[in-house]
Amino acid sequence: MRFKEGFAWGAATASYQNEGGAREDGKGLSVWDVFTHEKGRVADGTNGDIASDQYHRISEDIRIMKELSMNAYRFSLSWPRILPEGTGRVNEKGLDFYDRLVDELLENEIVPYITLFHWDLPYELFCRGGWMNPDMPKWFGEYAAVAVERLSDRVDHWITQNEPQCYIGSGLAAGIHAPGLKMNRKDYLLAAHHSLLAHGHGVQAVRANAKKKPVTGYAPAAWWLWSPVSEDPRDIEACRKQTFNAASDQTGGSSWWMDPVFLGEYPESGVESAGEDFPAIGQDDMRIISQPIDFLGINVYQTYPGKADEEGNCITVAHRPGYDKTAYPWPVTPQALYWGPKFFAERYHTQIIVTENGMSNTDWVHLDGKVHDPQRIDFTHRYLQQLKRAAAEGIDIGGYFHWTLTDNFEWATGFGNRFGLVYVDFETQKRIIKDSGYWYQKVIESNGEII
Ligand code: GCO
Repeated sequence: MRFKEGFAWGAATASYQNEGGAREDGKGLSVWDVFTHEKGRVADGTNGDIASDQYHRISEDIRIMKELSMNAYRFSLSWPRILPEGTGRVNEKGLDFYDRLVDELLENEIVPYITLFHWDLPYELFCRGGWMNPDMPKWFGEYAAVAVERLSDRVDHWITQNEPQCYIGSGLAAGIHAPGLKMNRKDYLLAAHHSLLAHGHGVQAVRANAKKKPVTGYAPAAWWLWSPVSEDPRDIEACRKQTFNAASDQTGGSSWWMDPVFLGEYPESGVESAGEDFPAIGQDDMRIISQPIDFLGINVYQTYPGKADEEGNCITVAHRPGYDKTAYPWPVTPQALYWGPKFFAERYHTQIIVTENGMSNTDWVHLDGKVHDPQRIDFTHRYLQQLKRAAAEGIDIGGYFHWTLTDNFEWATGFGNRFGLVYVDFETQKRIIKDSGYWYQKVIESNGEII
């Protein structure tokens, strides 16, 4: 069995993690440009000023994608590279960079999938209140309009946001991501609501300015996911319920971020537990947030194993001693790529695209000058087998983007986590395609048949 004709096979990256050029050609600062220069914020004391330098290496990276037979590439735009102050003045050189990137992708028959926002909020907007400011949705819509106006004669796939659970939850509640704040729940739930509204304004801006019929999506994290330890219907139902239970952690949860977009309302369990911290909802808010989009992008790395107790409630099952884990270390749980698509597709009745999946590995250059990464090959093989099971059951899976193309800047852990299909020597920026890259090429060429 193969995946469907036209299946998107590619890799995903993010502007702050890959581009570098942090202060080049008129780019404004993002909250990550500031945060990573604050002592103690990044584990290895590094930053994304250069990252994997894609700003200067578009042709080289696209040559690699072409060699690996990728037919799609998911990347994000740096908002402050386009609008240095976040609103108003447009930086033409910033748009020129994305023009070149898109043109070269298309010349190589690689379809661009653009993420409008992957966490690098313009610092100027942060100084104006950031996600707490009720004008953020409007500002996001204006930014989206500038990007779509310039690129949509060639780009038709638009993803509004990547993982609000991170830029709100980790950035404004836990304080471990930029801008490094620890707000109280009332404040960060208001910020979260503005973020959802911004998604809606972004979809409106794409629709209003697209020069080609747009395909719109949204890519929240899918880590709030329980997978049954057996195929017993009671275990399955308990895990499904827990996956959509927002009672214990609104901003980390799946349903808090997906129900408003696909069902037009916040999950009851979350609203109840939020109590007085639940934000005031404007009359038109849920209509704006829940405009129809074409796919749900899910970033899936792992899942919690679960089973039903006597009352049918989900209990999380501990991983076995010495369980398989990546270098992050995250548990290796391939079943996430079956149960995640299954549960999300059944609840939201929309196409699923795996917008991220991959693993951190202790990759290095071997004596033969190559980078042998059998763990990543086996990891990806297992996860794709599970995805294939979901597709075989009729779940509409539109594509798979491996996280990530080249080793890059992994947020608060710096360069310590190598996720790439391509190794990067960060002192020389030399690229070496890892064994997993060549393996992935064969998977793509068979459209998944060899999985
Ligand atoms: C995320 C982000 C990526 C990460 C990747 C590895 O999912 O957290 O979208 O930017 O780098 O997932 O953590």
